[in-house]
Formats: sequence, C-alpha cells, structure tokens
Amino acid sequence: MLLALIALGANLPHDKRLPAETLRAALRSLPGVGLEIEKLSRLYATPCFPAGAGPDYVNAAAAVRVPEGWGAADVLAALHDVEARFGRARAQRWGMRTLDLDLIALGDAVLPDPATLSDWMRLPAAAQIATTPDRLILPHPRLQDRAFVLVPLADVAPDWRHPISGRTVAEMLQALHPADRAAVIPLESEPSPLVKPGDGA
Ligand code: A4P
Ligand code: MG
Repeated sequence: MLLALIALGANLPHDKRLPAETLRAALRSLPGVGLEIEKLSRLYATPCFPAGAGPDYVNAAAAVRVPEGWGAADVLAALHDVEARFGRARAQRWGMRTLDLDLIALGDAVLPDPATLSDWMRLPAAAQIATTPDRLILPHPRLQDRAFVLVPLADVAPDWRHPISGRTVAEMLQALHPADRAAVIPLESEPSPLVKPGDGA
C-alpha cells in the first residue's frame, strides 16, 4: 500500500473556527477526497516562520493511504480540493492562511528528478521566498529545515527515509537546533479522535 505523508498548517480562523478546529475538520474530510488516514500526529502550536510574519500556527501531520493508480498530482489535487473548502486563498506566498496542506512525500518518489530536487533543497533562504515551484517537487524541498513539519511528522513516520539524503525523519529532526525543536509545543498528549463535537461517537 502506498502512503503519502502530508503536513497541515493554519494560522487564521475560518468561518468562526479556530485553526486547531480547522485542522481537525480538514482531517475529517480527507476520506471524502479519497485519502484514508493511516496515522495521525498530535496538534502543535508553532511560532510563525518567518518570525513576525503573522500569528502563530497550529501544525499537524498525517500518513494517508493513496488509492490504487493515483500519482502525486492526484494526491496534491485532492489536498487542494480540501484547502479550497476551508477558505484557502492563494494571495501571498508564505502568507497567512486558513489552511495549508502540503504533500511532503509519496513513498520514496523523487520528483521531477533528483538533480532538480537537489537544486530546490539547496536554494538560499531569500530565493525560497521569491521563487514558487511551477511543478510538483517531492519530497517537499523544505522538509529537512522545518521543526513545524518534522516534529509532527516524527509522530507518524519517524523511520521514513529521505530518498536523496538517506536520513530518517528522526535524524533530520535531531539535526535541527534544539531551540527550534523546543518551540514546537504539543497541544495534546496524544492525537484526539476525529469525531465532531456532539457526534456522541
Ligand atoms: N508545490 C510543489 N511541490 C509541492 C509539494 N510537495 N507540496 C507547488 C505542495 N505544493 C507543492 O504552493 C506553491 C506551489 O508549490 C503550488 O503551485 C504547488 O503546486 P502553495 O501551497 O500554493 O503556496 P504556499 O503554501 O504559500 O507555499 P508552500 O511552499 O506550501 O509554503 P510553505 O513552504 O509550506 O510555507 N510557519 C509555521 N509555523 N507553520 C507553517 O505551517 N507555513 C508556511 C507556508 C510559512 N510559515 C509557517 C508555516
Ligand atoms: Mg502549501
């Protein structure tokens, strides 16, 4: 079975929902677009990156089962569908958002090719802000730099190995500055079940 790793983030309320509730609602809607959840992280409060660019975020990660015959573009289209349902408008790159769903990895796929991925991984910080990829890059080129991705991801797939660097999620996380790891604060001691308040389930 092919698993996709996805990262979720939000730092603006949507339709009277706070970011944490938006993330839970978005996770509940994944099966409706074809993506069943295999494993879910806790929710975390994380400082906005770049610092000062907006309110703190809530971040999470999930491993989802990918339907037979789907490619990376199908998974990303499904994620964009969910983003649109939760009010995501693409105004500003790295801007504030009601919901961001990024495809972090699809098994050990490398897209579009190892050389292009390596170029994106090496892009200096200033160029990262100025340049938007015009095609799908996998694994996500900023994965190894970000505590707000790696800490939640370590809940769901600590042993997933980066197909280019050869490092696991746990190793990439360990390589970050301890202060960056410590700034990612769990909001729960274990992932809450994805039932709606009032469902009684
Ligand atoms: N694209 C290429 N590869 C991928 C991929 N693996 N996953 C393309 C998702 N999208 C990918 O993405 C821009 C373009 O990249 C799209 O056309 C897509 O096809 P976007 O989602 O439209 O724009 P974005 O979300 O502004 O860019 P991106 O790269 O997703 O932003 P980041 O890098 O995720 O940064 N601080 C905290 N604490 N927590 C956060 O979650 N998130 C961001 C967004 C900034 N600061 C944050 C957080
Ligand atoms: Mg995004």
